[in-house]
Amino acid sequence: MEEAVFVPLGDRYQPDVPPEAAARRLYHVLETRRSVRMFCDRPVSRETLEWLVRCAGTAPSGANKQPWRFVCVQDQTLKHEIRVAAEREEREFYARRASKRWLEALAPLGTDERKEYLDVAPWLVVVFKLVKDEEGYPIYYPDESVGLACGMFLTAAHHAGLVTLTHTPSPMGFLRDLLGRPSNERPYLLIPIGYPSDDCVIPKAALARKPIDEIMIVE
Ligand code: IYR
Repeated sequence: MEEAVFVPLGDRYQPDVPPEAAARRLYHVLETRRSVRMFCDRPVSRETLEWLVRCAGTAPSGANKQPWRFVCVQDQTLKHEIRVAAEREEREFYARRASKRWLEALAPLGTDERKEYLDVAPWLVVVFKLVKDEEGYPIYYPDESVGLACGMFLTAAHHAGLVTLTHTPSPMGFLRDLLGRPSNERPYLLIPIGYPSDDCVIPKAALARKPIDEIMIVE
C-alpha cells in the first residue's frame, strides 16, 4: 500500500477583490454562455484544445483517478462518420425511442435528428469515462468525476470565447467503435466546439435560468 505523503498547500489563487465581487464577476461571464447548434468552420488551434483539456483535467475526481479521456476529432472524414452514425441514432430517438413527454420537453428547443454541426464545427470533443482502471479494478465515482471535468471544459471554452454544445446522441456506443477506444471506456458526452455562424440563433426558451430562490436553499 502506498503511504500518504503531505506537502504544503502552496500558493493559492487570490482574487484582487473580495469574494462577493469576484463571484459576481465570474457570474456575469458565465451567464452569457449558451448552447449553440449553428457553428461556422472558423478554425480553432490544437493548442487551444490542449489548454482546454488541461483545464478540464484540473477537476477533482474520486481517489484522484482522473477517469476521463478527451478525444479531440478534427479529421473531416471521421467527423462525418460520427454525424452519420449520430443521426441514425437520433432518427430512432425522435421517431420511436423518446417518450411523448420527452418530445414535449424538447419542442421549445426546436431540436431534431439533423446534426449538421457535427460536420461544421472544427472540433468534436468526445469525452470518455473510464469505468475500470488499467488493472481492471472499478473506478470510484466515475460519473461525478467526469461530469465535473466536463463542466470545467465548458467553462474554459466559454472563457476562451468559443461556443459549445453538449450533445448526447442516444445510445452512444457507436463512438467507442468509431474511435477505437478500449473496452474500459464509455462515451459520456459529445461536445462540438468552435465559433458560432454569423446567422446563429438560439431558442428563446433556452434563455430562462431559474431564479436564485428556486435553486438555492439556505438552512
Ligand atoms: N439527444 C437528442 C435529444 C436531446 C436531449 C436533450 I436532454 C437536450 O437538451 C437536447 C436534445 C438530441 O441531441 O437531439
